[in-house]
Amino acid sequence: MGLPFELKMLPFPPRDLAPDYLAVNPLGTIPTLLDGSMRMTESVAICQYLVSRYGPSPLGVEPTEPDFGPYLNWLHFGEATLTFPQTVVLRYSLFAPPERRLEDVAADYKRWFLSRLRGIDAVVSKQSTLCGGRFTIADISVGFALLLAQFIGLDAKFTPPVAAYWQSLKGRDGFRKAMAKQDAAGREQGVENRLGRLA
Ligand SMILES: N[C@@H](CCC(=O)N[C@@H](CS)C(=O)NCC(=O)O)C(=O)O
Repeated sequence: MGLPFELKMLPFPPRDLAPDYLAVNPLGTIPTLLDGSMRMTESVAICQYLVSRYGPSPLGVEPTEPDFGPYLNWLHFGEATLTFPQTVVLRYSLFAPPERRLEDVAADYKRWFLSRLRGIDAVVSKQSTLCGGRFTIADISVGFALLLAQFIGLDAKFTPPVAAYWQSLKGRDGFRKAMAKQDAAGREQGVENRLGRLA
């Protein structure tokens, strides 16, 4: 949307490595958006907030447009349906200390995530974006889940339509600029940007 912003990077997980952050977000999760005295900690709600508060923007789909329903559906599908099983995989195959890792659980949730991608496959087999005939914050929401899947190494299992969709999202100017901004902020602030580097 071209809005000015300041990006503060945090070591991950902040609850262990940046305890002061708990005063900003008691859950210790990222992201947090601060806009004046307003604070939000749900990434998809943050996207909706920016589009509604500082729009109109083609990144949002208006209630009067025919794709308003699918737009809300895919917008929430990213975080509610796709990201959740991946957090279980991360916890039980990567972040837990070796003695608490549960490879069977991680394998189950990997399969669960991949089967949930069928919903995306059905749409992107027919069109280049999820809804509205254009790139929207629904693609950003689902795109983040695909970025996380790449981080975990699940992208090798994407079907050809999902792989092509993910390639097209990664090739966008906006994505490249956001990743470059994240990398630069990480370097300036001395915080490693693991997710961005893998993109
Ligand atoms: N539903 C939240 C999830 C936030 C979340 O769980 N973030 C993860 C990273 S993707 C996190 O910060 N985990 C660190 C922790 O749980 O300590 C959102 O969409 O922003």
